[in-house]
Amino acid sequence: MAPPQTNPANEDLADVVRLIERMRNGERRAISHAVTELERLSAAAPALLQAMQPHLGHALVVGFTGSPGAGKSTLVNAYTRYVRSQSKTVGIIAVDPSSPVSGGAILGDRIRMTATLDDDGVFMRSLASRGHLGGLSPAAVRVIDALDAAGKDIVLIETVGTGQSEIDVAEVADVRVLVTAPGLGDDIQAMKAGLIEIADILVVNKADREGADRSVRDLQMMQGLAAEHGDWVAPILKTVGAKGEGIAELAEAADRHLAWLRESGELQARRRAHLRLRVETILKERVVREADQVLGLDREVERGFASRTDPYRVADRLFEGVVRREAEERRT
Ligand SMILES: Nc1nc2c(ncn2[C@@H]2O[C@H](COP(=O)(O)OP(=O)(O)O)[C@@H](O)[C@H]2O)c(=O)[nH]1
Ligand SMILES: [Mg+2]
Repeated sequence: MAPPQTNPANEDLADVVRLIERMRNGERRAISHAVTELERLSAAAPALLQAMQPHLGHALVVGFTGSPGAGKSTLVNAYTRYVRSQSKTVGIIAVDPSSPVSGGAILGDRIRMTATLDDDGVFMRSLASRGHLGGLSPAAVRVIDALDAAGKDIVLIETVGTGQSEIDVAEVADVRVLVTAPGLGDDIQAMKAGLIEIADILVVNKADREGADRSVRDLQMMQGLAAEHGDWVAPILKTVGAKGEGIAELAEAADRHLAWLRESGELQARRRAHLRLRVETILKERVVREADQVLGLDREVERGFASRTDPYRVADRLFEGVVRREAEERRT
């Protein structure tokens, strides 16, 4: 008897469906595997992303941004312990724009995180975002999806504050937490009002240190100057991350913000805007890649440079090449 006909595409799909089942059972190795595939955008990634789609949208995504040393990692750790005590599952993504994954800062975070690493309800991944402008790379966004699809109740993202990364994390997080601490007073002054505007919760960590109330007043003043977004006014909370103080209030504020997002319709609006941004990013990357493959981006630039052609003409030529190739491919 002839072997049954198998469709490789269907087989791939069956594989990813099985993988997602294992992820949703909390199998650490399955989640780790999926995260790696998505991070690298491997050949299996598109099928995985497609199969994950029905499982997305459950996780509450909380982004922590702020200056280095403010206590973001400490807060993420304390927050994780707190929500684990309520039996919620947690995914953590630490994004460092410069260090390779084995670098010092991330290693420090790893050590601080060890308390939660042997808990199957917590999955953590560090990502280096080097090679991508700004804070959150498209890879990081796909990893958020993986943790969401794995059924994590809460996904926490820590990015190192570099202005742009706050804005990038704002695009994906349901709750944007801006962390500062006394002694970083200069940072508060330097922090653009824009950062305060996009924060949903403002945290003054290290409230055990002198100057915390002063930091709170500074934030209140800056908030007064900033434009409001909707009818949500970001609460200003004091925490002592190192001792877990103020974490219950922080979690409660995050839940309140989620409720507000849902009631006001802002949640759908944000998620739609985020989808648009992702599609836009994919489109841009694809056009550039195809232009490079069709005519050779560097070669065309070199030609344009030598012949003093303006950049629009060079781009036109590349884009026309892409369009022509697409048309040819459709014909065959
Ligand atoms: N006194 C005090 N120190 C803290 C507190 N939270 C964090 N730290 C310390 O501040 C330093 C920086 O914290 P970390 O979480 O790595 O900051 P990050 O760079 O924003 O991630 C570490 O040495 C922490 O132990 C706090 O509430 N009070
Ligand atoms: Mg950190």
